[in-house]
Amino acid sequence: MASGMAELLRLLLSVAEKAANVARVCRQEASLFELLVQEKTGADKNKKFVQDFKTLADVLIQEMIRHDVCAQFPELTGFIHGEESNKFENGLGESVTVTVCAHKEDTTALLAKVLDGDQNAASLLSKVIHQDLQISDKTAESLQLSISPADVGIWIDPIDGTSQYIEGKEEEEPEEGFCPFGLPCALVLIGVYLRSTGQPVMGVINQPFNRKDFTGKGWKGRHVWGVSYGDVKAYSFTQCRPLCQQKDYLSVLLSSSEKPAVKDALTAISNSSLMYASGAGYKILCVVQGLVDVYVLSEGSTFKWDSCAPHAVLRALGGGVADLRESLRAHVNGNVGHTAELTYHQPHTESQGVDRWANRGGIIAYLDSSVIDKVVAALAGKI
Ligand code: 2IP
Ligand code: CA
Repeated sequence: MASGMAELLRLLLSVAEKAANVARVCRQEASLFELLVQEKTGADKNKKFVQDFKTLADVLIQEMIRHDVCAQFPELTGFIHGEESNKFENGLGESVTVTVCAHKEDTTALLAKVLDGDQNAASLLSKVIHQDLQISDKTAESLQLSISPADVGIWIDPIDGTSQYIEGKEEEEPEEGFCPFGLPCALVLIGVYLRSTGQPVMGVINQPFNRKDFTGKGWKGRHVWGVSYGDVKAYSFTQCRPLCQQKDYLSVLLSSSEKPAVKDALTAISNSSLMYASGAGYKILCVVQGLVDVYVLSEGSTFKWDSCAPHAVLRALGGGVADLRESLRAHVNGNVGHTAELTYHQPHTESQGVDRWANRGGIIAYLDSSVIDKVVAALAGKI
C-alpha cells in the first residue's frame, strides 16, 4: 500500500496518462470513433441506452481514476469527486452502474452491457483501463509534504473541453502559443484539495493531444503538474515566461461566449487585443504557461472539477484563481490587493445538482496578483 503525497502524485501522473490513452484510443480505433461521433437522435436513438458514448468515455475515465486511487489509498474512498454519475439509465427503467472491476474480463463484460453487446469496443476499452502504466518523475518522487492523503480530497474532470474533443479539429499546438480551438484544448484534470480549508494543493493536467506523432496519424500528449503547500512549491516544467509587470496593457484571455459588456470593458486594458480559446482548463493552462496575463470569466459556468487542478498548478507558481464577484465587491469596499481565492471543499448547500459545485461568482486566473486590481478596476460598475 502506498503512503505519502509523493506516492499519490506519482499515481495521479500514471492514471492521468491512462486516461489520456482512453481519450486517444476512442478517437483512433475506428469502432470506438464511430460511437464517439454519432449523436443519436429521434428514430436512430439507441432504444436500450439513452446516454451517449461520450458520456461513457467520461464516466469510464472517472471510474478508472477512482478505482486505481482507492486501491492504493483506501483513505481517499468517499473523497474522490467528479462531474459524472456512474449510473447509466435507459428509457425502460433499467440501469447499469459502470465501475472498473478487479479483473479485466469482468470490466469487459460490464462494458459490453452498456455498449449493447459490442464486445470489440468493450474489450478495446477494458485493455487500456487495465494496463499497468507507471510514470516516473524524479522531482515528483522526492517531494516531501507535511500532509498525508488522509487530509485531502480529489476533483476529477475526465475530459474538459468535451466539445473540442468530439469535434476533433486536428490543430497542433504551436511551439510558443496556444490553440483557440481543436483537440489540444481537451484536457484531463485531476486536482487535490485540503479537506480542512479547501485550498488546492496538487494539480495534474494531462493534454492527450499536444502534437502529432512521427506517423502523422496518432498524437503525442504531455503533462504538467504543480504542488503548493506551506513553503513547498514544486512544478514539472523548467522554464516559464518572465512576467513583465510594468506593461501598460494586459493580454486577456476569454471564453468566446463572454458577455459583450465584459469584452468592451476589458478592451481598454488589453490594447484592443482580447484573445479567445476553448476549454476552461485550457485557458487556465495558458495562464500557467505565461502565454497570457489573465483569464477572466464573468459567468458562473465553470465548476470545481474544471478549476481545481490548474488552480493548484498556478499556486505552485505564485499565482491563483480568484472569485471575480468577490474581487469586485472588495474593490468597491476599497479593499485593494485583496484576493478571494476559490476553495474546493464546500458546496452551495442551497443549490441543487451540479450548481452546488459551480464557481458561481466567475473567475480571474492570474500568475501575478497585481492583474486582479487592473481587471476589477476595468469591470467595476460595468457588469
Ligand atoms: C466545459 C468546457 C467548456 C467551457 C466550460 C466548461 O467543460 O471547458 O469549454 O466553456 O466552462 O465547463 P468555454 O470553452 O466557453 O470556456 P466540459 O467540456 O467538461 O463540459
Ligand atoms: Ca469541464
